[in-house]
Amino acid sequence: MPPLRRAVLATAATVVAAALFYACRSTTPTTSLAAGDAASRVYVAPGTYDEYYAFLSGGFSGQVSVYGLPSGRLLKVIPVFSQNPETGYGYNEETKDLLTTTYGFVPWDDTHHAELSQTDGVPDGRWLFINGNNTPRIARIDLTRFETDEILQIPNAAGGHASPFTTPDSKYVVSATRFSVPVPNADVSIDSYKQNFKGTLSFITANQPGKMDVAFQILMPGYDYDLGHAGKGPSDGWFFFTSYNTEQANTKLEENASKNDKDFIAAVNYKQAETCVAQGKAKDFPSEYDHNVVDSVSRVAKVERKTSVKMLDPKDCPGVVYYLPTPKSPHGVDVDPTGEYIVAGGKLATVIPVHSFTKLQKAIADKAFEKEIDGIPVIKYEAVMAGEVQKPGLGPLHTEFDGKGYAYTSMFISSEIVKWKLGTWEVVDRIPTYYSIGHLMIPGGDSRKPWGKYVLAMNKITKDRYLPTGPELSQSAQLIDITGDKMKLLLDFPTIGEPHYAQAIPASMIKDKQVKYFSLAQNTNPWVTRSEAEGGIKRSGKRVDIKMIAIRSHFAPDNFEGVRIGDTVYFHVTNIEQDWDIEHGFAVFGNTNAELTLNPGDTRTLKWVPTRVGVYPFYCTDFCSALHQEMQGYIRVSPAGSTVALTANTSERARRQLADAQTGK
Ligand code: RUQ
Ligand code: CUA
Repeated sequence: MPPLRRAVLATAATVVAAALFYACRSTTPTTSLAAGDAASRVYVAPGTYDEYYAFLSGGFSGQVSVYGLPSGRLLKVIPVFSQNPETGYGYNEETKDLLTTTYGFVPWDDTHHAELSQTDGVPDGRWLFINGNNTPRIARIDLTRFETDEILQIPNAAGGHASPFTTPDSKYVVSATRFSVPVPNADVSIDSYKQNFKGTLSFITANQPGKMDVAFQILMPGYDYDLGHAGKGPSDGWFFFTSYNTEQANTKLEENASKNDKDFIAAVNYKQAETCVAQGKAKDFPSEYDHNVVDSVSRVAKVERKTSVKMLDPKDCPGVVYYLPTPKSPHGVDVDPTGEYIVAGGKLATVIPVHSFTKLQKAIADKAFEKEIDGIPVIKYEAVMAGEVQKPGLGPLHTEFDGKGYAYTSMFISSEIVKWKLGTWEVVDRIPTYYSIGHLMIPGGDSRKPWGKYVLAMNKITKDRYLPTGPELSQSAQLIDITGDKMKLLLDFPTIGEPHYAQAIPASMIKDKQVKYFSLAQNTNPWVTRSEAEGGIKRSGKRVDIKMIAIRSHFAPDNFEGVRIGDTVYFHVTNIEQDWDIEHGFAVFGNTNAELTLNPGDTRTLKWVPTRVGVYPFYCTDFCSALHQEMQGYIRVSPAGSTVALTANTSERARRQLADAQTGK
């Protein structure tokens, strides 16, 4: 019997007791439904693991948060586009360059869509990709370390929203511009939108770590491009993007972009695009963008400035894009596990429209076009439509699949998830969500093989669900059981920021691949300090570099003198522990920066510009040992022009500790 299961059975009595307790305690009518059963379904006994890792975007937090499912326990926040004082990410010298763009240092973004890498159309647990929506970027997170390793800026775009959805082999992840802008951007009248504003669809190479790049961009009419998903199986080689504002309004979009009865899904044959690019039909388009990579050996981020992309105009590459009319201001576009059905979420539509890939192929062969826009044939709606889900509710946004022939669509306005059957389009179940659901997620639910056990609703509004916390209330996720005919609400849990999309994967696929510490012997940070003897202080003009080690329970050296006003000090601290999760921290009094968090074997650098003379303590911020409170030191700052000698000492106490450690006391 697997240990998890054994543990669950062993604690069954506790579970029943807990369940009864919860059942009696429940006050809101929505949790009374089989609350006992629900509690046991999400109860992960102390000391046992969750079944899935779930990666939720942080929305305006700019990060990714990692939860265990079914418990809803928060395991980690992975900093991506926002500085994170908790770890020093984006504050320390090693990671700052990850946040560099052609607009300078951008320490925040809006993360929307977490996307796991795939092999053969199934999430493989190698990487998680996440988009920055505001200053368009895509990040790669390595899932052996839960660290951001790479960030690519997307040029000729504004609002990288339809991103970073992957192809089934992770050859590409995509990014489409939400806002059309002048391409290249230029000083033009906003009223000249129709003449001057364009959209772009970017295909980013993704299957080699450290090598993300814009493979090509497709220049599109000036609409808003919203979401995307790759084809799979028979539709492999195609990518589908929703667009709205086909009215090309540039003011009061809520009214002016809601006029057309149908907008479009852009169906992109990216294999055809590859062929056209290979034939030289794409233009070299001057474009500045940054590619930031953490060097896998030194673990220091570097910026590479790129200067050009391949830009493909559909007019020069017939067959590369078709428009599929889709009611009405569509949002999500999701492809079912078989690859045949392309489901749109028309925010204002009264139906859920579904297109057929087979019909799309036939319509192209038959030239069943109603018109052409900028070289892009518009296919007749009837020629491509597979069916419409009637009366699904209000405000369909996103659809996920359970791999058993059913689809689950989030309904923002009517606050519910609607379950319907692929092929017959009949609604078979619905469940309320609390409230105003945006995205929803089934583990693997956008892949070829969903693990269709749960659906997670991510809700925008939570009035009355939790203890109130002032004017702003928490966003929330709700875990729903989808193993039976009827969906069953199991759990509410608050989330960080405003999650949009999420992905989840069985824990067994990544939990045993975790890096436990970094090898000190292989640490090639230029400022690594491998032993106490290597520590010291060095002046180069007005720059002072301090090399020190951290180990339970001291820094060495731990007393510094000879620093003067006008100097810039760099503390390069190496945690020389070689054991899992033995962390130290580092902070200096008065520093206008964050702390450092030091993983075992890792070197991090804190920049400090002292502005007043005096003596400043520094200390370890991570409670690492019984003598953690002793883990401290001092740095003396003298006036400009002072003659105090530059010295680095290891205190008597630290020397004693070291001697004790060596003699095994
Ligand atoms: S989008 S729900 Cu990025 Cu639907 Cu938020
Ligand atoms: Cu090191 Cu506390």
